[in-house]
Amino acid sequence: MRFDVLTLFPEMFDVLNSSIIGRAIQSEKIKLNVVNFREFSTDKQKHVDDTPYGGGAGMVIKPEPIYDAYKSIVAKLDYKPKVIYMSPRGKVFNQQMAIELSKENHLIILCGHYEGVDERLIEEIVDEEISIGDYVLTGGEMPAMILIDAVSRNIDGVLSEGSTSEESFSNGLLEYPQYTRPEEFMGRKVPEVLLSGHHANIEKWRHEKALEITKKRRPDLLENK
Ligand code: 4GS
Repeated sequence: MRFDVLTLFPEMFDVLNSSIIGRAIQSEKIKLNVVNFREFSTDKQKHVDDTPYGGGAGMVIKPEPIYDAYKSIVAKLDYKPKVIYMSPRGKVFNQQMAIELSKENHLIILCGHYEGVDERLIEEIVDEEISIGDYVLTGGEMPAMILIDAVSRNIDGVLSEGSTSEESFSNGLLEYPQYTRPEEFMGRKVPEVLLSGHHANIEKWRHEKALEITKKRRPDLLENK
């Protein structure tokens, strides 16, 4: 799968070269191309923003540099990739959306920073607006990285076999508690059933715990079940 990111802060995406996503890039399970759309500004000082029509505080990102950066990507293609704009007014991101997006072959992700983007650019190129949650950040870069991470781990070969099948949300529940050695830590013992080797009982215990934790912390997840 290929991701192109349109941003004014391409260096922020260097963190994706670590750990699991870094390995997925190395092994070419995913391709990440980060484009600084400032390079597509045609004015001498490379400005990409201007004051808002109608007045008010802050600046608005001009449509043309983003459009030209977008065109530089899609001009070489014989298909149209899905374009996502990270924004608090988008649909709130969840695991279901991450799984659906992992079936795409190419995504272009637009990040705003400080300020908004001219609405006409959004109308012209954006297919979907996505929010990572109901809070305001300084830029769309971290939301884009969260989306790339959550989508990528559902792509075949990015994680080891089976590791997404039992985790939080895969069955609509939060994760059951996990334990490793030692058998006793600060007077707290590992639950007996986990040492029993009885796989059916272990599975039953884990399911009960997952249900109990979900009921207590996120009853909203159980509503449509
Ligand atoms: C989000 C969010 C966000 C909004 C970007 C103010 C800078 C900022 N983007 N999910 N302008 N929450 N964006 O807060 O996606």
